[in-house]
Amino acid sequence: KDVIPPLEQLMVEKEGYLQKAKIADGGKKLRKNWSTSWIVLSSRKIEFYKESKQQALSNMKTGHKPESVDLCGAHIEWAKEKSSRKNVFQITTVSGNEFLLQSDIDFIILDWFHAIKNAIDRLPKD
Ligand code: I3P
Repeated sequence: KDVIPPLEQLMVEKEGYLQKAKIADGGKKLRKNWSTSWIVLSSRKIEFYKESKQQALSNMKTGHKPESVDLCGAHIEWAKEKSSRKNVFQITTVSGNEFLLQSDIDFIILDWFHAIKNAIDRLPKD
């Protein structure tokens, strides 16, 4: 049966394209592999879509799921030392997943950093 999610979970706070590299999964280091991702921030989570927004929307109808990141208890920090690229920050989840996000455009990455930090700060830590 269908479960109706609480309204706040449906509320998209920000969405757009960034460069993304997942560098750890459950605490286990992964080989860094940057790719463009369509990123959707809502109050409790971030979803990473491998495809364009257009492609992602049509995939949803077929039950295709994005990678979902729980922001409860997550950490966000600038990560200058983790990349040769400029404007890189890292999100670390309670489950030990680590993501780098990057944009060459200063205001875009700053907007994302603050939006995600605000979302994390509003959530309970556990
Ligand atoms: C990696 C690739 C990444 C680079 C990373 C390299 O090589 O060039 O773009 O990260 O550097 O190891 P490969 O494709 O062979 O895995 P940055 O672009 O973020 O610098 P790193 O090992 O210093 O993280």
